[in-house]
Amino acid sequence: MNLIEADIIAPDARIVLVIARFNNFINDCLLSGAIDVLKRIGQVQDDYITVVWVPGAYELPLTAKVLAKSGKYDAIIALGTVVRGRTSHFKFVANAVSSGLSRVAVSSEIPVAFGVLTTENTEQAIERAGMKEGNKGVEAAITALEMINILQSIKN
Ligand code: INI
Repeated sequence: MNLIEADIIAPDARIVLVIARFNNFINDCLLSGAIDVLKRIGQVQDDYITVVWVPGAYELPLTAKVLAKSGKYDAIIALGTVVRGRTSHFKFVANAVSSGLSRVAVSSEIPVAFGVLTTENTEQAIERAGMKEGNKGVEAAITALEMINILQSIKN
């Protein structure tokens, strides 16, 4: 049996985090969790980490696509928070973000980690940004590191 598995140390990886300003008090927690993982677990060099701020989660897929096309990065981590409101705006934003980011990953062949919270309310979002339900930014950073290494193993 041939087994391909990867670890989550990637000191030479170049990683870009693209993050929404909308709900930024929550997204800041996702960002610090993600950067902590990249540095302390992934051992990624500080110079190899780039952060790009965009207005809202809806802008994440386009920005991720341009970043992927630049050829400068081994992985993209998308961070944001979409909270259900009283209008259907939530549905459109959430659907566009998740399908858009997935399309970028598949078409560019660069891992795009989905660190976007989609929750019923702000409380749920806070719980998933470093409180009792974990931190979606941490999860996304671990995924990005593993995906960089797994794709490299497959290609080699
Ligand atoms: N952007 C978010 O990041 N989260 C939200 O919850 C949200 N809602 O619900 O409105 C949101 N809207 C803004 C959107 O992402 C775009 O920035 C805006 O529509 C301009 O394109």
